[in-house]
This record gives sequence, C-alpha cells and structure tokens, in this order.
Amino acid sequence: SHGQQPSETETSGTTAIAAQDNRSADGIRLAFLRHMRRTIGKPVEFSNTLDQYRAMAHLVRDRVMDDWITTVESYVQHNVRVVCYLSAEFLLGPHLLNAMLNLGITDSAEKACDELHYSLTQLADEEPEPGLGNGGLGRLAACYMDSMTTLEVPAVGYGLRYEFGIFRQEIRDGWQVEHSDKWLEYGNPWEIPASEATQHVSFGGHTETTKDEKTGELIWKWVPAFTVKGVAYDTPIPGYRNKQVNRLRLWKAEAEDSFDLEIFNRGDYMGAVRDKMESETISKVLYPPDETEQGKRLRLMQQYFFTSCSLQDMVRLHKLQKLPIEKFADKWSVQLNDTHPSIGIAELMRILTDEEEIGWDEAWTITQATFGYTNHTLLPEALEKWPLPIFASLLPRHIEIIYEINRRFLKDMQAKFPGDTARWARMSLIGEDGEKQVRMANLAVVGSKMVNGVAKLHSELLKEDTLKDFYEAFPNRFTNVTNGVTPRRWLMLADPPLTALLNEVLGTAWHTDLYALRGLEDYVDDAGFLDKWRKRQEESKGRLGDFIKRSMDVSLNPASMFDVQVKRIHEYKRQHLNALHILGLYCRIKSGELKDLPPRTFLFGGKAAPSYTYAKLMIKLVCTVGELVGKDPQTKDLLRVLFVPDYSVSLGQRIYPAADLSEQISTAGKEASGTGCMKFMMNGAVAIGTLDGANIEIREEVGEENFFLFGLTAPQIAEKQKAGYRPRDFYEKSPLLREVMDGLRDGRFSNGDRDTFAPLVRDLLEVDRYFVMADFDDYARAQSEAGKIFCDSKKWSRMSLLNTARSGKFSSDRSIREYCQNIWKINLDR
Ligand code: B1N
Repeated sequence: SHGQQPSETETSGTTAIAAQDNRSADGIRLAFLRHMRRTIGKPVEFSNTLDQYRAMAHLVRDRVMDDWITTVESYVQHNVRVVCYLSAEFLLGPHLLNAMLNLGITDSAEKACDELHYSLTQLADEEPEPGLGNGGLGRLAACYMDSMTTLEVPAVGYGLRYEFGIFRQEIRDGWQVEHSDKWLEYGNPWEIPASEATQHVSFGGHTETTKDEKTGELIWKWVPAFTVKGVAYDTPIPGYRNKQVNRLRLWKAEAEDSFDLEIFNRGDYMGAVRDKMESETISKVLYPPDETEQGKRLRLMQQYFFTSCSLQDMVRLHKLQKLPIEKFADKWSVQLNDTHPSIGIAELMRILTDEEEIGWDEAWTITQATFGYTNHTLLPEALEKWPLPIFASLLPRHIEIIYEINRRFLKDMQAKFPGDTARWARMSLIGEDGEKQVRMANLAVVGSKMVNGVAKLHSELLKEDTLKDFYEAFPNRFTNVTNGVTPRRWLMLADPPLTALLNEVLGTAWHTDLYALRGLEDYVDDAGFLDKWRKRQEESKGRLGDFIKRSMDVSLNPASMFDVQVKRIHEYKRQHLNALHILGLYCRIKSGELKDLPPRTFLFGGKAAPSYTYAKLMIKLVCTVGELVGKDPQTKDLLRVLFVPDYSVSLGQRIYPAADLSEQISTAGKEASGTGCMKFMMNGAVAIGTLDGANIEIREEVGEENFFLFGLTAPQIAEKQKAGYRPRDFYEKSPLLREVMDGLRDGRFSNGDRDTFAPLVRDLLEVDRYFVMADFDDYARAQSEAGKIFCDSKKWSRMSLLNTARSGKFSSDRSIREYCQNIWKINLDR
C-alpha cells in the first residue's frame, strides 16, 4: 500500500533515536521548553496557560508535519486518485488532544505536563474551537476527513477560511444573544499558509464572442469587472496511528495587490483600502442559518470563490504532475457536500472549454465523471435557488454555460419523455415560477455521476419525492450512504474511562473496526460487568456535573436520569415537543397524579439562526420551563431543566458520555440523517425517537426492545398532510395536552405573562407544520416507559451496553468505505 511508510526506525540509526525521543515524555518536555523560548518568547516561569497551550500545540504540530511530508511524497510517487471533498463548512473542533490521540502521544504529553506541574486538560481548554460550521453537515465533513486519512484515502478537504466562525451564544433572561467568534485573535498554530497555491477569482462584467480566424468557431471570452485573490491555508489532518496526514485547504479572500496599487497610484488611498476591505468580506463570516434558503449575493460569492479556487488548484496540480487535462476525472474525484459548491460544475466546464479549449462534449464527459453530489435535506426551503438577476450579474459566463447545459439536457428529456411539458418544466435548471431562478440541486444532479442521500429513508424519499423526475430519468445515478461519525473523537477522546474499559475487555481492534464492539455482547448477562458499566456511567455524569457547576454554578443530581437534546434549534427537530412534555409532567406532579417519578435532569443545547424568531422563542420556552420547575418546591427535586449555552463540538464531547436518554424526536421524514444520535449511541445512551433519518437504522441495529419508539411514520405524516391536518383535534382529544396548552396561553407557567408564547400557542393549534400536537400523547407514553425502565438499573445498563455494542455501523470509517466502493471507485486493499 502506498500508505505504508518505512518507519523512521528503519531509515537510519540516528533518526531512530530522534524519533523515539520525539514521542517520549522527555522529548516532549524538551520540545515544549524550546517552543516556549523560540516560538512564544517567554521565560517559562512567566508563561500563562494560553502560552503553554500554544507551545504544546506547536510541538504537536511539528510531529504531525513530519508525517505530512512523507505522505505527500508517497502520493506523488504513486500517482494516486485523489478525493476532493468540497464543503462550505468544516466543523473540526479543537485540535490539540485529537492530534495527540491520533499520533499516540497523549500519555507522554501527560507525563511531560506532570513534570512541568501543568494539567494537560487545562492547557487544552485554552484552545479556541475552530467553529467553521453550523451543525451536522459541517461536522460530517470533519469526521470524513478523519476517516479518509485513517483509511489512507488520498484526500483534500477544500473550503473557506472564515475569519469569524459560528457565533458564540449567550443566554440572557432566557433569550439567545449572539457574539462574534474571534477564533483567530491569538493566531492559529494549526494552519500553514501555502503561498504557491494562491489563486485569482473573477466576478461580474460581461462576455464577448469572437470568431476563430482559422476554424470559424466561436470563442467565448469573459471580461470580468473585478478579481479577488484566494490565499490557501492548510491544516494537516492526521490519521489514527498510521503516519498518514491529509490536507484541509481553506481559502482566504484578499484584495489583488496590483489592483490596490493602480488606485493607489491615482492617489486614491482611501479607495484602495475600501476595495481591499470589500474583497476580504468574502471570507469574513460564516452564514449562520442552516437549512433555510438565503438568496444573498455575498453567499453566492463565497460559494463561487472557494469552489473556483479549489478547481483551479486541482488543475494546477494536475499540470504540475504533467498529466494531460483530458485525464482530469481519472485523477480527481470531487464530492459536493450539498449544493453549496455545485457551481463547480459550471466552473469546471468553463475551465475546460474556455481556458483549456476542449470541445463541449468531451468537457461534459469529464465534468460528469468528476463530480458526486451528496444531498443533505428534503426541506423545500433549504434547496438552494438563486434569483437569476443576482446570478447573471455576478457570473455572466456561468449563466451562459448553465443555459447551454440546460438546452442540451432538456433536449434529452424531451426525447425521453415526449410531450410531458410539466416534467420538463420541473426538471429545468432554470425555475420559471414567478421570478426566474437557477436551481442548484438540479444542476448538481445533472452534472454528477452519482447522487446520494445520507440515510436509507432519506435516500428513498429523494427518489420518491424531491428528485423523483431525475430518478426516473437516471435510476442508476442514485444511491445511499448512511452517515457516520469518527469513534476517535466521539468515543476515545470524549470518554477516556469508557475507552479504558473497552480496551480492557476487547483489546484495541475496535479503534479502527468499530464492529468489534460486538464483543461486548458477551457481557450482557454478567451482573458484575453491568455494575461496572453503571458506575462508569455515573462517573461520566459526575464529570459533566463538575463542569456545569464550574461554568454555570448549577448543581446536578448524578443519580437522576440525564435526558439530553443537543442540536440546532428548529421547529422540525421539535425541542418544543420536549418542553411541552416537561410541562405535562409538571402538571401531573402538581395535581398529585404523579408521585414516585424517578428524578430527571433535562439538558438542552443548541443555537438558533439569528433571524429565526420562532427558534429563539423555543429557547425562551425551554428556559421558562426550567425556571418554573426549578423554583417550585413540589417539583424541584424531581425535575431539573437546563439550557446549556453555546453548544459546540467541545461541549458535545463533554455531554454525550454523560447522557442516559438521547432525544431524537424530529417529525418523521424531516431529519435527513442526524449524527448526534450516533454519538449518543456509541457512548451508551438509549434513544427515544421517531422513525426518522438514521434513527431507523439505529433501531434496526440495536433491536426494537432497546429503543423507545413513538410517533407518526413518514407515510402517516404525508397522508395527514394530504387529508388536511387539524392540530386542534388533538388538543381537544387529549386532556393533558389541553392543560399544557391552556396553561401556556393563560400565563400559568410564566408568572402571568400571556404574550410571550402567544405566537407559539397559536401556531401549534392552528398550523403545526411539524405535527407536535399529533405526536404529543405518544411521546408522553414512550417517555413514561423510559422512566419506568430507568428505575430498574440492571435492565437499563443492559440496554445501554447493547447500544454501545451495536453501534459499529455508525463509524464514519464504514461510510467512507462505502463512498470509496460505490461513488469514488477507490480500491482500499491496494
Ligand atoms: O446534514 C447532516 C444531517 O445529519 C442532518 O440531518 C441534516 O439536517 C444536515 C444549509 C445545511 N442538511 N442541510 C444542512 C447546513 C448549512 C446550510 O447553510 C443547509 N445541514 C443538514 C449531515 O448529513
């Protein structure tokens, strides 16, 4: 395999000693002191924790870089096919402990810290999290980078180097307040500028055609209005203990130097500075709404900017290796993480036809063979469509290319489906209902060799519904790859005591073959082991409790059931269903109906898009419920509700290991996959959920007796929608739901305030797009069942253990193997 590097011990005697020393506690301590002196520039006795983190980060980076060089050399030597994962988001999470884990130097680093009288975890807590993503889609890209490197797939992640990542969330009086995320404030030791890769990206202007003197063919020329420089910053992504390192290349937008100079020479200094600022705006900030369409010009500029830089970079490397451009698709497999980079299809056509002067047909064959498209959502409001005027003024050449792709494509469809004009209109790359629009999902499907959804149900619904016409035209193009998450970060890093326990009974094979966790099933009837399992779980809860005490000054009861819902705040994810259920419990305790209830701690976390008023009201609802049940002497020992602010990757790492119950309660058919559910499962939480997204496959793996199922199914929801859903019917039929909704309307839960939640009550009783009312009673039933079983701690531990034991499928290693086999055609047993 090209990935098998000669270990440093094999190359020469002297490096052997150096290499060993490199990873020993002594080696790390000496390197730390050297970086403190030379990189940080402080006497160690004057250094603060941030300085210490930075020195440590630099020495770990040095060790990653050594492996990087050898990986790059071997890729070049073997002329391998490269996967380029194009994504507007990479939600990496903190690097330091992850890099140490993957390199296998955590123990040495801990020892070195002990000798220096530092705490490694305290030092690691200084790292600002690179929050260059919103949620699942961005985190998935990060998990896939980890797995691709671990599986030795030559891969480059391409994206944007946002100066400000996802906003920091504060909760003030129950309302979300956003703050900007200055993650680069103190520099970023994990990135390396790659000056040789700088690109130039044009915008605006117009196109011209001339006739070729000799052939008489038309030649297209784009005369842009302005150009922006793309500067590459590389972050090395180390594989798990395999000396492989792949590259994450993120583009920063800067002003063109020449452009600046020209204006400067005219004496307009302020003008030059203004242009510089405008250019830099492109990579300034991550768009915080996920899954809502935003016809914003700057977002389109971001998408084209990073996609164009990335494709130009591939062409540059292709030529550097002296490969013929006609062989582009043999060398590069480009995966589109949703439609955000799908403009790449038109951009590659432009490069191949206008710049490389390849004929249209051949260019189209190459383009189609290059791209794969992953769809991540069925929500109609999230399917990207660009108003034609914005698109055409920013990308005048690309709109012509898209029209030409469309002309040829519709000709094919007219031949395939004669007379079916409605179908042609639905499939067109240009939407004509109302204002003309460019439909990016249609472009992505037409320009790709494969299209995949992210869980079985989701991929089926794509074929049956959202992309039905395309499925009927190209049935072989459609496939499924169920999402996965990396067990290195989400199990080994998140829960070291659980990792130690698993290593003790299973050895270490599961680190890269998660199906090996099945071995745990041998212990499912071993009372002694189940006891160990439960104690370990209590310790995890204790650790989260300590953190919450430190950061929020709230004490949690570690004997209570930790019932957790952490994810973006959305109506379809139904955090309000969870909150209404808690109000139901409150009412039943107050009325004396519920007496011996096991104590519960409800934890919530997640960000709302700043412009999503309803989602912000859902946060306020959770906080209001929290205050109500926490103050009432009748409920405060039984119910605790906490909204943990600023949910992030690092907070997730603290929360998943401590969860008993995992809330996966989206309206069936709305959550494409979900990945939090997998992190909970690996860490031994039992799920309560609907038949939606990956829940279905989780339940399939773990067995129905180990999953708390409730709610309408996707076909039932569709049926109700068609028949005309009346939420008020459910309100009238259910006494508990009526008490909760009436109480909310009348201000019973909010000190008499009847106004704040009025819009929410009205919506739920009159519209309820996400069937909260319809699922309420069944959710309460499943919740009470979960509560009962939790009281039988042996039975619960058994369920918990089986969740971990059967989570093998949800490793992102399995997902990446499937991408290699079914989409990228990369052979892993080279
Ligand atoms: O992608 C995840 C899935 O597990 C989730 O179910 C899905 O909701 C999520 C526009 C999105 N879909 N669409 C987005 C993000 C940002 C944005 O600007 C859309 N995120 C998802 C991984 O497959």
